[in-house]
Amino acid sequence: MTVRSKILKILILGAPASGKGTISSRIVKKYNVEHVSSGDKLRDHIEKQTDLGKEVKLYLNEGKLVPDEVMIKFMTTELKKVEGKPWLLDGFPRTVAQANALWKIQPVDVVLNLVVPFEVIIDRVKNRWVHLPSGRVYNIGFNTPKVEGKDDETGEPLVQRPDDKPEAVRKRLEIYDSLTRPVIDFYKAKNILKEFEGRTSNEIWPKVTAYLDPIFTK
Ligand code: G5P
Ligand code: MG
Repeated sequence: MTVRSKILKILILGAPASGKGTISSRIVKKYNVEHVSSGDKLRDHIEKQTDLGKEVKLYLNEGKLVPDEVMIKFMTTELKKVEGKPWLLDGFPRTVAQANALWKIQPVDVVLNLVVPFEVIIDRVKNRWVHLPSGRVYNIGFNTPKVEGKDDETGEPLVQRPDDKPEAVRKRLEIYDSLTRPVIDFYKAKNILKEFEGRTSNEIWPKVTAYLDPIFTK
């Protein structure tokens, strides 16, 4: 599908493991937008052992948020790289301070919020495997890799995320409840938030396309 003349800036929100990455990769494919995932980018820095990677590693492993000032600086730079192109932002903002900062540098047009019950999420993370260099994500029984433990496209090894351990998942869900839920209200107040409920990504996806199709063809 071709992008309309206005350069759309979309944001996807949702609890940890609610399917932001899964739905994002489908959006990117269908609507031809750039995917900017804060978590994928941070994990890439950790993997490459950059200064930023060393600085943020412990926060990610323990399921804690990276401090706002670090994130705002990092994501401002990342968004400059996709300036002039339509994009889909995933994982940022996660606090009201980040939402305010983003609104000043790049007001978004559309905000999608995935609403998935916590018990479904806790079950999912146990089966998640990721290909770190690309951010491609698998789930045994949902999108199982063709060869066990290997990325479909490169054949490289898949790993489990350290923050998918039960205690880190609990921490991430707690932080989501206290710090990230207010971000939903921030966008509700601006009248640009649309919620999508479901227990699976396949149930949510048709609702997302029904919403985005008219926006992209306008
Ligand atoms: P991330 O990387 O942003 P989270 O915790 O927000 O991490 P996560 O875990 O990446 O979100 P997701 O993208 O919402 O989850 O979900 P996903 O990966 O698509 O799906 C989860 C799993 O379920 C996958 O295995 C997928 O295959 C499977 N799945 C999807 N749909 C279905 C389904 O229908 N059925 C089944 N059975 N399975 C399904 O952030 C990580 C860390 O980075 C730092 C923080 O430390 C954070 O904890 N960070 C920030 N810190 C501060 N500020 C920010 N803005 C930060 N951004 C990142
Ligand atoms: Mg993700």
